[in-house]
Amino acid sequence: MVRDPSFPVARNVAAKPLLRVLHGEAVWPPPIWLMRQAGRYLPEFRAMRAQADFLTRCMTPDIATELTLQPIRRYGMDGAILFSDILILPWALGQKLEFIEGRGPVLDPIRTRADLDRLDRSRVEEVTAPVRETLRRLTTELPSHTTLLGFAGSPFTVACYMVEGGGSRDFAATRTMALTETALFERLIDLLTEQTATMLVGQIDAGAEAVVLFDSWAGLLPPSQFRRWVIKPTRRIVDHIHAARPHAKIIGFPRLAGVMTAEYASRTGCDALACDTGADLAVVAASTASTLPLQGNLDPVILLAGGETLVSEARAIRDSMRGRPHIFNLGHGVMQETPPEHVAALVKAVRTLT
Ligand code: 1CP
Repeated sequence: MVRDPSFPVARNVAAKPLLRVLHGEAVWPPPIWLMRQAGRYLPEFRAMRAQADFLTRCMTPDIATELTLQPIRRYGMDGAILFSDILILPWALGQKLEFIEGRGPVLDPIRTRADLDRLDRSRVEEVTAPVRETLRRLTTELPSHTTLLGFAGSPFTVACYMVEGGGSRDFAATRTMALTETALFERLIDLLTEQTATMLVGQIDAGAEAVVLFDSWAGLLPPSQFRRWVIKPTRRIVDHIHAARPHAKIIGFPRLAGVMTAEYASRTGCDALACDTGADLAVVAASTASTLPLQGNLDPVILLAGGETLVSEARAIRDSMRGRPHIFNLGHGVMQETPPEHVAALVKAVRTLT
């Protein structure tokens, strides 16, 4: 029998509400964690920023462990997401990457076969070793009820940044490459698919109990392109992880997928579906298998605004999902201007049964 290195960690399911939901149980009240729960809205995060630039923070286990733990200490979240970034993979492949204050990530764009051939898959494992060290440390630092989450960007979303050379509203250069230089784009997607699957198995072996696949820009694609560049590579990653590490769970986040959401859920085989702000959870619940755990989807602006609306909207989402495996979260990341007290109020609202 092949030994599954993730097994000792997976045995802790009973003590971990988030992991129980990922195993199909409708836990009440639902577990909660937030996308971008570690970030600039936290004063203790801002205090660490002076110490090192963003990439150094991701790649230094002492710092990345501390940044992952900050929101756990403050709010007792049910999920701790590794402090890292989806762009660590292109950087590990040798693409030049800088995070510029006020502008976000800037990369040397990949536009030609020569640009693509310069990427070097042989260095990824060694370069990303500190990320796995961070996860190993977190397994001993986290409270016993907290689920440790690894993550990666999905191939399409990571390709968007690699081809465009940074953020964009429409990623037109990337989507043009997919249409006019399809063989080149496919080569890039294949490389990312293979590397993402391997990297996530590495994160699981280092202690991640579940992994999130962030497809932040999936919703830019029309249906035929969505099937080719989102569903197909995601299915390959999910199949690879399920075959290699049957205990690990995968949460897929096809942001802005709209009417393609149900097809994404059924065809990728992911273990849970994260819903964005615009999704109507009742509609998603009705159009997916009743056993599929759903995650989401409070508007980050409602969290920013706070007050009574925050409490009532959070409880409306929570209560509407009662009886279904559900993980409470936002529909996208915590906004920088969010007062930390609002996050405390949200956690309390979700956990208090009236
Ligand atoms: O120092 C800083 O404040 C830099 C801001 C920052 C942070 C805190 C960036 C730059 N990345 C991160 C961490 C991060 N990124 C995490 C771990 C922390 C946590 O969630 O608590 C995760 C899961 C991500 C994932 C990520 N990075 C996504 C997918 C999710 C999403 O938000 O849609 C994406 C698209 C990125 C790219 C990225 N990294 C950073 C920025 C500013 C961006 C977005 C660029 C753009 O606007 O397109």
